[in-house]
Amino acid sequence: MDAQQILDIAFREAKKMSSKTTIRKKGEAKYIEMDLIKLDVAYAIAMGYLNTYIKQASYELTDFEKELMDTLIDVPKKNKQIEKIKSIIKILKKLKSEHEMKIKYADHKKQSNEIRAAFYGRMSSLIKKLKFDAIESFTAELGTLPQIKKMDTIIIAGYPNVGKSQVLKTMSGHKIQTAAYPFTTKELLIGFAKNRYSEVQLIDTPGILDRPIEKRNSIEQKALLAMKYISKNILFIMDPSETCGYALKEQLNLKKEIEEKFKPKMFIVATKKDIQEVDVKVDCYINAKSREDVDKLRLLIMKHFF
Ligand SMILES: Nc1nc2c(ncn2[C@@H]2O[C@H](COP(=O)(O)OP(=O)(O)O)[C@@H](O)[C@H]2O)c(=O)[nH]1
Ligand SMILES: [Mg+2]
Repeated sequence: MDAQQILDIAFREAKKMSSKTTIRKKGEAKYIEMDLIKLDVAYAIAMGYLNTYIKQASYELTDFEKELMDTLIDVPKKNKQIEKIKSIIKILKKLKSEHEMKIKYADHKKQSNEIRAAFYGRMSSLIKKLKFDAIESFTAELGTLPQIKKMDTIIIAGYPNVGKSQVLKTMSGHKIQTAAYPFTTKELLIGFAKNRYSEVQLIDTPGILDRPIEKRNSIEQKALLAMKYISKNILFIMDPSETCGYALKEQLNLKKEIEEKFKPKMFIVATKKDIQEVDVKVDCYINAKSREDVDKLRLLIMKHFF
């Protein structure tokens, strides 16, 4: 929508409404009454649009969503557009009651018509000062943000092919949801691990926390680091057998980088124990394909994090 479209609708509906309404008055009084209806309807319709923009743009974001939104749209511009709408609403309110009063005291239809037209003119020039593009982008992007539940959460990190998805699948019994993540072509995978008393959300982050963060551009880094607002609990997975295609040293560097950037509470798991068990210091060493091993891991991480 732009200002002109809002005005077109407002004036069109005002005209329609004034001719549809049955007015008992006769002669000049009838036309004066019609001008009152026009003023009222045009104002109400314009206000309806303006208030909808304010309502949409005032949607309260979580810290995580705020961080992502900052990378997606020009947030200060959106806020300025909202402030401007609010200030113009105030002026419009005052103008409306002034002009309404003047029409009520008009002696003949020519006079009421002029007052109504003057109001239309003022309303047009005020509304034409408004822009809604940043608000509209905000609303559009809001729908694309990943839907993450506010509950105990663990984020899974580690190089590709180390077994992140395998752990998630085995631990959450294959019921996985997906959510798009800005600046990555991949999706977040969300699973839930239950024990007798509680449930935790597990988020696998392909394309996100699976490569050095430093090498990415600054907007992408910001989007990746936003993950820390979801949770500080990181399950770092590594594959010491190196069948994933990444040297153990590289994997340990990624772990170090995540530790520095996230200051997380971390739990370190090594996978592919069945392929090759390497002498490396970790919190738990498993075969991610073994139900038994993953059950053991689940108990350990529940105790470690919560
Ligand atoms: N033998 C064995 N294969 C594993 C283990 N963990 C993962 N894999 C296999 O390694 C490959 C990559 O695992 P995946 O979970 O997709 O890695 P991701 O990229 O970190 O999500 C898949 O073929 C898995 O089946 C493990 O502990 N043992
Ligand atoms: Mg995966």
